[in-house]
Amino acid sequence: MRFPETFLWGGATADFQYEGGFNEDGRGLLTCDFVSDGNLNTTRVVTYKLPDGTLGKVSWKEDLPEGAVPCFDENTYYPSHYAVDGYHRIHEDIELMAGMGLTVYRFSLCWTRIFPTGFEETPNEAGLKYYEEVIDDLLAHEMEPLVTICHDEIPVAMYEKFDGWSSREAIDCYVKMAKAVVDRYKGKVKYWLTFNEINAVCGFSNLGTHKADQMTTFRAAHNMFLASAITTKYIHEVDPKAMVGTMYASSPAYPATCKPEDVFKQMQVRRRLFYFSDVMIRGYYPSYAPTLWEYFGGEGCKIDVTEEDAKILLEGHLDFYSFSFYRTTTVNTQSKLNWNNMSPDLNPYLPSTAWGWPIDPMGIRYVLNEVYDRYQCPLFIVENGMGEVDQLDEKGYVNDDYRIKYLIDHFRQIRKAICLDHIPVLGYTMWGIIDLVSLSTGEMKKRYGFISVDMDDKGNGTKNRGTKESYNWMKAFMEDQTIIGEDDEELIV
Ligand code: BGP
Repeated sequence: MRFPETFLWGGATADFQYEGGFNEDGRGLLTCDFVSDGNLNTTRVVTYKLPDGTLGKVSWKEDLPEGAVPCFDENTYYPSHYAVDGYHRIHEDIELMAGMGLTVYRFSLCWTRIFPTGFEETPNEAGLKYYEEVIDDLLAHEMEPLVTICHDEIPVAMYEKFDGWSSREAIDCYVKMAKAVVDRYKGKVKYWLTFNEINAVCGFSNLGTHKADQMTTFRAAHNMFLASAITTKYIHEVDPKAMVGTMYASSPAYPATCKPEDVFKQMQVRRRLFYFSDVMIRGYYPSYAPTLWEYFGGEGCKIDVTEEDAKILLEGHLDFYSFSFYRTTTVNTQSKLNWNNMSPDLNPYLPSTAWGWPIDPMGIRYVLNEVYDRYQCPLFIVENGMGEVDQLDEKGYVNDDYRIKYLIDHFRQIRKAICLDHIPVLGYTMWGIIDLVSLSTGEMKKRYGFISVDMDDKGNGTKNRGTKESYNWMKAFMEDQTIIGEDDEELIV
């Protein structure tokens, strides 16, 4: 069994977890610039100021009180401000990526580098130029740029003016930004993602999408669907060779038992993901949408999909399904879903990482089949990886053999999905190709990369890059893909 020659191999990052340079070259503030550090035991917090000057703090998942605006607290460390200094070291990092023989790099555009508040009439040239140089450098190294237009972020000015995606006004701001980048990079970027993990929008109230109640989530999602569809149609018009997707957090939930109620509950939980991709890939709302609206919003609650909206959704449906795959869970009728619509119930058959994320290589073959059966469109695995505590030496080297095993086990399952199940998978970008700030906890200690960074949880360190044993392994894999061997598991039909 072999991966197709055209299969793209690479890694992924997101701007506010990687770049830093938060006040350079005209960049405006994002809501996530106000989110403190944290760890497994302490949640990330946002400090706010009320109109009368009173200060307060809330968890980053909660709404700010009415009339409050986020503000900085000089005693707090904000990881996004300097992150791992990718803004200044991107070309060094591309050199290291290319050194492994990789063929794709997924990164996200910082909205406020392009439009510092979201409301300007014209884009900030310094921001456009910065990403142009990144794209040109990738192409010079024969790597495809895979561009996420918006990764869980919004300019703070939009959050303050109309609560982000709660308002239809956000659609125009997004489309203006998206058109500016598409106009500038068309012909160079073949793969675009309109949003990251759009089905997790309910978790990102203070990261800037909207207030945290569920019905507002559905309204915010509707506005994001329209923004994505308008952008997709535009990309197709100006660059017919380009392909457009959106990224969905897709780790499977399994029924905890064979009790029919648990199996039915699992299907309902899965619909909270497929709600998003059904609209965006098929181009229309699924039959079960009203059930979800009423379940979360109460009797009579619904999204008003006008004729004009329906037309936009249909004309701007996506070309491929891209997804993140990290941690599978189980559900039964008693399961309480968390902010990310994930069940916290662990699977007793699976080992976990130090952060309690179950490791389930077969789950990636499962989800590839599940999604392809539903849509029959190409798939792209744009996030998967192992966050662990790596013990780096003074050169940044670590023998991360646990990560190599993780990759071998997942790669074998992806290969089976392609070769045995005949699923068209475009590529794989490991999260994060380089150590960077964790989204959920704000830590540096949770490391994912092939490339290491000398930095601790509070930003101390030289930020110099090093290479791990997994870097050497990936380089060897790119030269000879048979090194992952075969396993003896039978073809399951
Ligand atoms: C995804 C996000 C990424 C990334 C990843 C790992 O949900 O798209 O931005 O951070 O999860 O999560 P964490 O950083 O919390 O370990």
